[in-house]
Amino acid sequence: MRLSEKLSERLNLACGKPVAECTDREVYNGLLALVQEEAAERQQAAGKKKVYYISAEFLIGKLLSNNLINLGWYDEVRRILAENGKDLCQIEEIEPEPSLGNGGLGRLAACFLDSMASLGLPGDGIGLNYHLGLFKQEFADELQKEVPNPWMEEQSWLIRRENSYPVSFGGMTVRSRLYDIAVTGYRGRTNMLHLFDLESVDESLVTEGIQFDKEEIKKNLTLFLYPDDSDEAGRKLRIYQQYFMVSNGAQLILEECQKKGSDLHDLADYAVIQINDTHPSMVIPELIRLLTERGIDFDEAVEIVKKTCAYTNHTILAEALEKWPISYLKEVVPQLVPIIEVLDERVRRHYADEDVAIIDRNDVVHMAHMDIHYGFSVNGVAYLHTEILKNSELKKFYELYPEKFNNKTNGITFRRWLLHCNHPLADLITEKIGGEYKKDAKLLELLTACRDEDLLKALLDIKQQNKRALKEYLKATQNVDIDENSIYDIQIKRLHEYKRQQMNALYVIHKYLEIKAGKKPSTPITVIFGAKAAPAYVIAKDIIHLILCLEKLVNEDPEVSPYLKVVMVENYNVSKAEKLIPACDISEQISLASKEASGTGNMKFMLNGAVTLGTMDGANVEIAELVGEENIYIFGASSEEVIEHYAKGDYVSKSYYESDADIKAAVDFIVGPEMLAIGHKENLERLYKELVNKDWFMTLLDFRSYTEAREQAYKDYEDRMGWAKKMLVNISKAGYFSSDRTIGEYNRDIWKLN
Ligand code: 26V
Repeated sequence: MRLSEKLSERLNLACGKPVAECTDREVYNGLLALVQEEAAERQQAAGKKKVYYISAEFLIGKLLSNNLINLGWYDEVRRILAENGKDLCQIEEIEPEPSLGNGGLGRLAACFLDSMASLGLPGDGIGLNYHLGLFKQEFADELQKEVPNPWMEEQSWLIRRENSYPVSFGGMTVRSRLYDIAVTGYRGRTNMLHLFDLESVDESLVTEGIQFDKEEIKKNLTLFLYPDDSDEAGRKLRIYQQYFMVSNGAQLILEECQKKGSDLHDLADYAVIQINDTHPSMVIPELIRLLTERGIDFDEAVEIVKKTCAYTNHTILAEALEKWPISYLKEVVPQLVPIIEVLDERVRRHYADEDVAIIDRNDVVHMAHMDIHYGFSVNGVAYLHTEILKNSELKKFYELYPEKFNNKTNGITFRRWLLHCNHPLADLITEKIGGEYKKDAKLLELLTACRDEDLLKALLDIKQQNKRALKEYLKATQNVDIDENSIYDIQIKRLHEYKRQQMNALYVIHKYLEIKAGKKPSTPITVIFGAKAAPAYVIAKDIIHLILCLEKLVNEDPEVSPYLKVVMVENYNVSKAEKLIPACDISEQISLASKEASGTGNMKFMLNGAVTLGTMDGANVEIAELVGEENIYIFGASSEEVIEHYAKGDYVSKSYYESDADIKAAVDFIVGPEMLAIGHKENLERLYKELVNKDWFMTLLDFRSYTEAREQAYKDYEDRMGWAKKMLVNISKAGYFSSDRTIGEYNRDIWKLN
């Protein structure tokens, strides 16, 4: 039977009636069942050794289309549905998005799962099954409002398993329940994402917005993905969550390895545990505890763990490096405290320097320090990031263990971020160079050999088509009108001062003032933002307020809006990214140099033919090197300059404010009459003062060079064929940023599976 007939038949069967008679919901459920069945059939036994990627976040996004692509079914299914009067795109809309992550770190974990399965590597994810994902963002009164974001449905990708483990906390023991999500590889194997849950979780604990009773652990343990940890009860709940995750994970790992024949002494031959940032770091003392409980002596248990665990660092921001007061650990996980104390004593015996201790003088436990001493590998996530770790942030550790440090520049899965989100571009590339690039991304470089006019025109056409689609989507979802012939200039990422959405907003003000003064841009500009702010992050919310006020002011001004529009996309998430990225002309990657560990949005934009406007930060450095200076717009202070400013404490934002009339005009505008007529004085004044008096992330320092680079990009955009060449270079050089390459390197240097 041909695939199409087989699929057609099975789809009818799964839906319980002929497809043509089903509702979209019924078709969605039918496809879901079908995919699950096929994924299960494609499961193969793992080899001896398996990687366990432990992460508090897996921002997997919707799964239907990706699974169809990875199984090689997408085109057939789309055709069969069309023959029955159904539209697959419409059916995709039915699926709720599991938002089980905050941003880049969680999305990276999801891309890595896809690549492990696609490369045929036995590698499972271990995490938590949050009932409510990252809050849903709504705008009201030009402010962000947070509302609960449920995603689980009766029929879903979650497969309920029989595995259940006891997990003890100070004063109580709970039993877990395991749910799995199958991870289908592209022409590869099926791996598993293991998500642990507690059956007693009670969603009715949620009160106002996303407030909930933080004390009742049995009822709230896996209720929420953490958007912040601004109060003590919240921080403790986070420790409960982390321990629940790692204890379950460790028990599952030991069980699986023993089943495969491990006597636990040889655990490192069966398992490698990749610790994704410090959220899972307690797996180190927990594994030691479990091994000793199973009869292995303490010293040997430590040695086994040292051979099994590897740590990835995702940030150098001091405030984001986890440190727990030992008093919290004594309350929540008392059984780990004596182990952590011994680990600390052993470090102190060898190294007198207080800065490398695990438990500091104030009785605070530095989770990253434990990972570095007791893991066998420490990696950063982009070349520059790893260099900064080695030469400044973690210098003392690098001196102790140079052999542990390595770089693994991040990547993205091309299945989701090209094949799924940009079908026309994927098809064009296939037409030009064949389809092998889908498995071997470096082959995209072959495109450089086909620089003919037809290809360039086709690239421009596809961009136009995607821009039109985005225009229609924004009209339908947010009722905003944008001009498809304008330049789409996009910044989408979590709201954080270091990412400097405020600098982009200041540019909007600057442009608004220019247009008011009669200086009109020759091509209209649409500035698009998408960002969620942590609920307790006051200044970040003020920046959202500023952008929403600007949106109103600019778009409603008939003198300005033909030339400039501002759109703040509500509830930015993976599904929205999939619509925004293919339509982008200019990708804003404007973090303060040295602060963005890598960035991965930058790679997604590049792959989809956007040109980067960015600082020499994170993976932008590697993008710049690959595409060459004519195909990227770089501006701003270098990481060395920035690090020096911090060391000397000599950056004074007020001097930039006072000496540059454009900067002063833009900053003053925040609290000027036009803005105060729309927004709230309190929010706008706080932001104004922050910029003039503090500006910790040096917005004003880079504003002038940012403006110049942006103007240059807009000017170059006018030469359409010249711009198309830049697009082509960006696409053809994006192969390096495939997460298949990243995972290949993790395997080669760290995991060493088969
Ligand atoms: C967390 C927090 C928590 C509270 C205070 C402020 C703050 C600032 C940053 C973070 C980020 C924690 C780790 C993280 O998500 N890192 C991101 O990891 C991505 C994947 O490696 C990388 O591309 C991003 O550059 C990096 O920010």
